[in-house]
Amino acid sequence: MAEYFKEVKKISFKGKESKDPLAFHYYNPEEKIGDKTMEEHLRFSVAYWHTFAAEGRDMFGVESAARPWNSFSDPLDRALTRCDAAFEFMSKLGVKYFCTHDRDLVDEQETLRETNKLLDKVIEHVKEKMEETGIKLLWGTANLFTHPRFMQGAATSCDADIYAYAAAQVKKALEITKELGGENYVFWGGREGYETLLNTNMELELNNLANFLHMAVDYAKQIGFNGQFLIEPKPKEPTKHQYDFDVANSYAFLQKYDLDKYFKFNIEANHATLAGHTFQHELRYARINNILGSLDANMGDLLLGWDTDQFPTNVFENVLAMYEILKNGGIAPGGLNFDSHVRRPSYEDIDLFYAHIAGMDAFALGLKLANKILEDKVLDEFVEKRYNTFNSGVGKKIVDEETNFEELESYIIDKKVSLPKSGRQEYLENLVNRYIFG
Ligand code: XLS
Ligand code: CA
Ligand code: CA
Repeated sequence: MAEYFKEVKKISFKGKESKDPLAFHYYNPEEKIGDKTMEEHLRFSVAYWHTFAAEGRDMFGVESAARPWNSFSDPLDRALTRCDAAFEFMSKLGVKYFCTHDRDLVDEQETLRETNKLLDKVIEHVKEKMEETGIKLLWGTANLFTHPRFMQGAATSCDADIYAYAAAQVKKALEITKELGGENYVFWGGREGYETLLNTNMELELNNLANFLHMAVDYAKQIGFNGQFLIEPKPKEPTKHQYDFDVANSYAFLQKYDLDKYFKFNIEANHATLAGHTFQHELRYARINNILGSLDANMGDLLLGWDTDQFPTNVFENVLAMYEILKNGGIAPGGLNFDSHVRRPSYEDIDLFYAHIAGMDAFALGLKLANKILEDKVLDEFVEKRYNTFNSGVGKKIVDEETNFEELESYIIDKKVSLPKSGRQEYLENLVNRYIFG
């Protein structure tokens, strides 16, 4: 069997003094942080599409990175070599999970039946590799956005045949995810949205989408797939307006259609910023509603208005993300999937290692610092004090729902009201920075 990354041995932890770029400086899988090891906390996953299928194509240019494992013209050969390269890469990197779309594993064939047949062959090979390496499937999903048939949506298409095709594709993707022991299944609404309301029956599309998700829930039950179902919101791109805009909006949709008990959320940093939120905002909103399921760990570029899916190297942001995860009591059965790709000029295969190491180290440091901040209770204590007028007197009555407008009016009407306490934002930002500075 070919070896694709000959110059790379197993990436090991060498500590922050090491100058070796093919080593971890902060990610030490066995190191205990609180009651879990780093590996257990972080549950890193590699994205099959970005790292093994994509080859650096963008809107203006063709593929810039010809991956040797994708070079066979026969679709089965290509799928198998891609799989071999993927498991070699993940083993050497020491990542225990991957995520995949159905169409990352094999390219689409003439008919759905032929594609499914090819998938069955490749799945056998994937299963063998999983057993051999101990690498597991964090989540599976269906690609309902690349083929032109999905140009106007899949479960929100204007065409019933397209809807049926999408349903059949998700049916198969659920079967595969079950077969591979996937721990979650993700619905990212690829083109579930619209370009213009002039041609759109929004009500029908949303009803159809809800029915689609109900059918998926029913089918999962039928085949005994017990993995967690996740919605991945994104406000725009590829469509002008996507229905699953952000966590709050998608949660309202799930509640309206009685779907909320079946779904949690897969939250992507770059999608949060496209929605005008921080990553932490989306994680917080999900956490306090008990719907935080998994993370797509990446970052965007605030100077660009689109989804750049960069490796998450911003430690400040990672500290805040890990703070939410720790407060959530962990992320399992979800994980941290690097839905990130190397920049187009980073076209050599070795760049895939540098990129993942960068993201893993930056998140490992984020974990360590967030844990320290929590242990020291510095933010908790500040927030606790900020709201302390709700601990007694009229504040307590408000919280306990034991008051009303008339009582509040008579309480305040003659009182000289002072300003609320300072928000101290800069003080707090410096406090977090001081943990980073060490
Ligand atoms: C695209 C999405 C996609 C999902 C999986 O922006 O992030 O990659 O994570 O379909
Ligand atoms: Ca994603
Ligand atoms: Ca993305």
